Amino acid sequence: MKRRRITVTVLLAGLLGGALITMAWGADLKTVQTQKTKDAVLALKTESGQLAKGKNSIVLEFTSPSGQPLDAGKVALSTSMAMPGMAPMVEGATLSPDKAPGRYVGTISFADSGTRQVTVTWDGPAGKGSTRFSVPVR
Ligand SMILES: [Cu+2]
Repeated sequence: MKRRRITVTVLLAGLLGGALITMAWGADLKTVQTQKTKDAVLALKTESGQLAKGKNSIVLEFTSPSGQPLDAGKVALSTSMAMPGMAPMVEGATLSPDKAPGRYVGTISFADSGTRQVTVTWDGPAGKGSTRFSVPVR
């Protein structure tokens, strides 16, 4: 009986884990910010459409100006926040390519709320680029 209970527990944990992963990435993501450059359109997305203090799962999507997914190659995202009387607060994200072309996923943690200056850089087959924009962290 003990073995069966363990089996059921493991099975339930597996199902729950699978459901959570599906919820995290299968759910419709909401756009936090879109940013256009000469060569690319970037869309920063989260499940809530916002960034918040603490850990955030983020998706960054690149499309060409004509709307096709754009392989941006190596992508980095860093943020900076001006803090009165001290050095700017710098927080970055590690982004890795998702299965879908032009889609990058990662996490970023913010120690507090407030507006961040975001810098995204990329280096891929379509060329190098960078852009800056600001977003609120709630
Ligand atoms: Cu700060």
